[in-house]
Formats: sequence, structure tokens, C-alpha cells
Amino acid sequence: MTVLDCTAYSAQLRTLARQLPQVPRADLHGFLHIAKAAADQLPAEIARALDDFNAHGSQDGHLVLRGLPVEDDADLPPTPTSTPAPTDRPLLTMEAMLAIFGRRLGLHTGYRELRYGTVFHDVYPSPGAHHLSSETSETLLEFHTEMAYHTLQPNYVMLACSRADHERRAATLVASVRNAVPLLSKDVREWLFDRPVPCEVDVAFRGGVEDPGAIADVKPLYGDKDDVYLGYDRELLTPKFPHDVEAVEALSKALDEVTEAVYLVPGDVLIIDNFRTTHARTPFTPRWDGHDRWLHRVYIRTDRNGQLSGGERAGDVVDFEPRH
Ligand SMILES: O=C(O)CCC(=O)C(=O)O
Ligand SMILES: [Fe+2]
Repeated sequence: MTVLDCTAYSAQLRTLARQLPQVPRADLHGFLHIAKAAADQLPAEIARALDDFNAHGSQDGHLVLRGLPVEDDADLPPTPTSTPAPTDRPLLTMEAMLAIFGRRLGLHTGYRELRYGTVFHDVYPSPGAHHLSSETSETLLEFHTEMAYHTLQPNYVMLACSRADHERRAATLVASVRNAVPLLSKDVREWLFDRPVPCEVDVAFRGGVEDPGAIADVKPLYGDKDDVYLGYDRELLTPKFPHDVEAVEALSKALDEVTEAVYLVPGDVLIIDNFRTTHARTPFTPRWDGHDRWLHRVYIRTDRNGQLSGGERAGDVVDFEPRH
């Protein structure tokens, strides 16, 4: 796990956060435009770490920025229990960090069908959540590459922590394809490369249909043969042919073997390279006391792998088109 301790930059980062409009949702495009100016003024060490991760990725496919400014628990509003956040909700410091760091990397993107097309998501436990939802708590949220079935799949998933779970049991798991590939046989590597495998989609993208089936195809390994991208979802990939089933099983095992756990604490930002990893979250126990685990999430697109075609702005909302 790669961790950058940002404690020394806390005051500087607070100053940058204060330059942002304090009601981000009132004019999100405007807010993210100003965040770009802040991203250009980041402390050199942080700027370098983000630029380097953006240009080359990393062996373990994720980066943790730790010790960032964050409200004291007592100064935070209660952990949300509904989505989306009210349009007039004041900016939280962790949201400011996602705005600024995200603009250093690329363009914040909303997905029309997901959470009303909002760009800044709250991730919190919800009683009776669907088993594929980030609102689960007592069950394992299984490995998924975020929206691997979406042609405009985000390049990065960014998670920021305002509150950890009470017992600090919840781990965000990340498995990197750069670590997993060396564990695969040449047969499996070659079989899965550019091999379309039927894939179901998350509930938000099912168009109100209970079970539309595998309406997309995802290639588990693709891109540059010598440094492949990964598309892996333990729940949604539905290989049919026996050879596909076996190969996906071998990939699944390799990913388990290289899994790393990140225990997010307040003041952490986790950046997940969504083209080279799959991620999951282990179970935890909510207390429903207003102080449950609370993360903030954004999706970032960059021009890597053609995720942008030109003219887009940070804060744009895109429509679903399944991959084939
Ligand atoms: O709760 C977490 O740590 C991760 C949840 C998740 O997969 C997500 O929000 O995309
Ligand atoms: Fe996720």
C-alpha cells in the first residue's frame, strides 16, 4: 500500500479549501472550475504524487493521502441516511479534497442513472441495502471494477473518509492487475486477453427491469498486452463457456492472493486506479446513531483509454452505453 502522509500540509490545504465556493452543489461546474485553480497551487510533494500516479499508475493500483484536514467528529453533520445530499449543504473539507485532487487528475463525472446523476456521493450504511450496493454494511461488498460494463467507465474512483465505522473493522480491499498477472498461467493470460465475457450491470443501470441479464460484455484483460487493464466483477461477470469459467476463476484466485486492505480513517483520501484494479469492502456493524461510517465518493475520467473525446467539463453527467 502506498501512503503519502500529508499532515505537514494541513494548513496549506485548509487555505486552498477556503478558496472554493462553500455551497458546491449550487453551481457544480463553477465550483469544479475554481477547484482547478486550487489544484494548480497544491504543495509540490502532493502535486508530484498525483501527477506521477496519473501518468504511470503504480504497482498496487492505489494511492492513499493521509493526514488531510477534516472536521472533528463533533463538528460534522450527522452521517446521511438519504441520497442525494441537499443542494444547499455546505462544503465539507473532505469534499474539498476530492474536488482539488480530482481536478489535478482529470474531470469529475456524474452518471445519469446513478444517484440522480449527482457528482459528489455520500457513502453510508443503509438498513436493507441491495447486496450490490455501497450502502451495505454487515455483508461483504464483493470485488468490482467500478462500472466496468460502461463505455464511459471512470478512470479513478476517489473515496474520502469523514467518519470510520465505530469498531474500525471496515476495510476497503484493492487488488491490482499488475500484481495478479504474474500469478496467472500463460494460457489464462492469453485466453482472457481481449476476450468478451457477458456481464450484468448494477441495479441503477437496469432501466427499471428486474433482471435484464448480461446486457454488456467486459474483457477481463485488455489494452497493452505487456501492461494490461483489468475489468473484473465477482457478482456481475457471468462467463458461460467452460474455458471462460475456468479462466475467470483463475483470475479471481490471483486477485484474492494479491489483495491489500486499506482501513480508511478520517482525513484519508483513497485513489483507486479503476482500469488496473478491482475493489471491495469488508463487513462492519453500524449503530445507526448518526456517527456511522461516512465516505465521500467521486468518479474521475481522464483521456486514458479514450474515456474523453474532447470538450467535456468537470461536472458533466454522462448517459449509459453498455460495453461490447
Ligand atoms: O465503502 C468502501 O470502502 C468502498 C465502497 C465502494 O466500493 C464504492 O463506494 O465504490
Ligand atoms: Fe466501488
